[in-house]
Amino acid sequence: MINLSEQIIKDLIEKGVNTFFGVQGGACARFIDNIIKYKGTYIPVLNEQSAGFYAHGYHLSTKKTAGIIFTTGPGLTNAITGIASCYYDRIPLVVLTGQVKKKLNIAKKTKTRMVGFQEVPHLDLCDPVSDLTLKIDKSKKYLKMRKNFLENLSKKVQVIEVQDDVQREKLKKKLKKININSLKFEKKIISPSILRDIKNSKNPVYIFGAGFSRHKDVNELSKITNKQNISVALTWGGQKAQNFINKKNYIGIFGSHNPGYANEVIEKSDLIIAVGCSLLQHQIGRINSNFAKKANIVFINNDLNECKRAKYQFGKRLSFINFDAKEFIFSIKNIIQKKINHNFENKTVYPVSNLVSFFKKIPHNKSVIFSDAGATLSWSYQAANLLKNCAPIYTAFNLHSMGYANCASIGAAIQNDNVFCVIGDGSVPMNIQEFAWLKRYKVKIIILDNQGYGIIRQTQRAYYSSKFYGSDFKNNSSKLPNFNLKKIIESYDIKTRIVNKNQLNEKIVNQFIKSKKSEAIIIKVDYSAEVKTYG
Ligand SMILES: Cc1ncc(C[n+]2csc(CCOP(=O)(O)OP(=O)(O)O)c2C)c(N)n1
Ligand SMILES: [Mg+2]
Repeated sequence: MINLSEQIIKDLIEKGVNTFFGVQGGACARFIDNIIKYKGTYIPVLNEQSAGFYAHGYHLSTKKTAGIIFTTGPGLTNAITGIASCYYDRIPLVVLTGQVKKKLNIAKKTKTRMVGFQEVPHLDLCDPVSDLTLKIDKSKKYLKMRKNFLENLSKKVQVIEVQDDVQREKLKKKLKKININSLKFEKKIISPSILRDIKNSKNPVYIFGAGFSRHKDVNELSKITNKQNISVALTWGGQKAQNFINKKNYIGIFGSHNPGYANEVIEKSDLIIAVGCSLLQHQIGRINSNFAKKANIVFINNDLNECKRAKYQFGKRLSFINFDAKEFIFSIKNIIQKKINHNFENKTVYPVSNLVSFFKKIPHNKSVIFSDAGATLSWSYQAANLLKNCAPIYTAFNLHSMGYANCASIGAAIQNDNVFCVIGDGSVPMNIQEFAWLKRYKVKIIILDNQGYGIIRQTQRAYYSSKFYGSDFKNNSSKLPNFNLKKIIESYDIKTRIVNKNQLNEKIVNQFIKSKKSEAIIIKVDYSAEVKTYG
């Protein structure tokens, strides 16, 4: 008879969760042994934080769920940021963590801090950043929730903690395979008054977010909306849909960090139809009433709580429909607006132009780009907004964590040879250790070096009388420590080249993109270059 840890891994691998990221330790070694035994892939990352980022990138690029594995105590505490990055972006994930054995897992009971070695209340820490947490203190408990757990593998962030001695418990009988029921849509209808508003609107704008672009039927949905003559703007999370949307309707990427034509059209619109996006502050700016001032909003989201939250924030002018993107688009399939004419042209501004020179050469239909944080991230989406077709750019959209992109790139590169990573010089040190894996997976890295935290200095210029504390290498009161980026990266045996902004030419770009090996290019950007914003 097999033991519980073996059963859990067997179940996961049978259901297609066959790739795991983690760091070894006494309380999780048994899980890892079983992954190899059942022919799964175990990738030992070098800091637990990055495991969740790897899983995030892996899912965005493959649509598959990954597992991440940690030992008790610091293993799990280090992992929280990565888990949170998945939770906030609705990236499904399985987290497996060990726990000290039952007899020693009693700190809660004794109201003390720690009894077993590295005994930490993992699930309490994970609870706010996951959909489901489960403590397994006897194997029966797993058997009871097994079906529900396996059915949610492609939907939820699930954290399972198994005590060390329970991992070893032998199961009494052979378990049956579980068949996963696929979700059936119930037939829902939209209220006639909302339909009337959509029909009567003079200049409606669709805003498509990740709930549209990551929908498994995005191609089919785009074919419908392409015929409707309704202008389409995308959020950062929706940018991937660029490759499906008809250029006649497309007005670009919108948002407070993406000045351009899309914002202008939205400002004049009388009806915003927001499909699968949040309309949170990082998209619409600080003041809700300033967003699309003249428009009513129809908000479509499959999460009822998101719908209620949006209603609370926008009040009377918003009505919500608790539908999935597909249910909604199919319900308004036959609505067609009058022809629209767009003059979609956004201007290139420095240093966005540096990224445009790369993005326009990156094959858009087979590559993925990961971008990181700060000004570098905004410039990445501004560059995508200047191109008709740009490869999908992904990031830790909602958590916005520095040190994400170089990890997520590797998660994606496991099944894709065309992965590009854009990251700022300030964020590289956050997870520099994972550069060792970049090399192995041939990821190409574009680093924008503006001598520190450019976006923070932009804020300090606006609100802190240009006192650049902790954000550059020269402020006398508090500066970042110096290090040689090129030398560090070269120590991982990655060819690294420094280019000044006026040296960047087509030959360098082509050589970089076509290279069969991992390479890094550090582009020197002006210290005071800012992100142009809107509104
Ligand atoms: C883990 C984490 N810590 C702090 C922040 C706050 N923060 C956002 S961007 C940024 C600076 C990023 O610097 P860099 O990567 O060089 O990008 P730049 O703005 O210079 O382009 C900081 C400190 C964050 N987003 N994530
Ligand atoms: Mg920087």
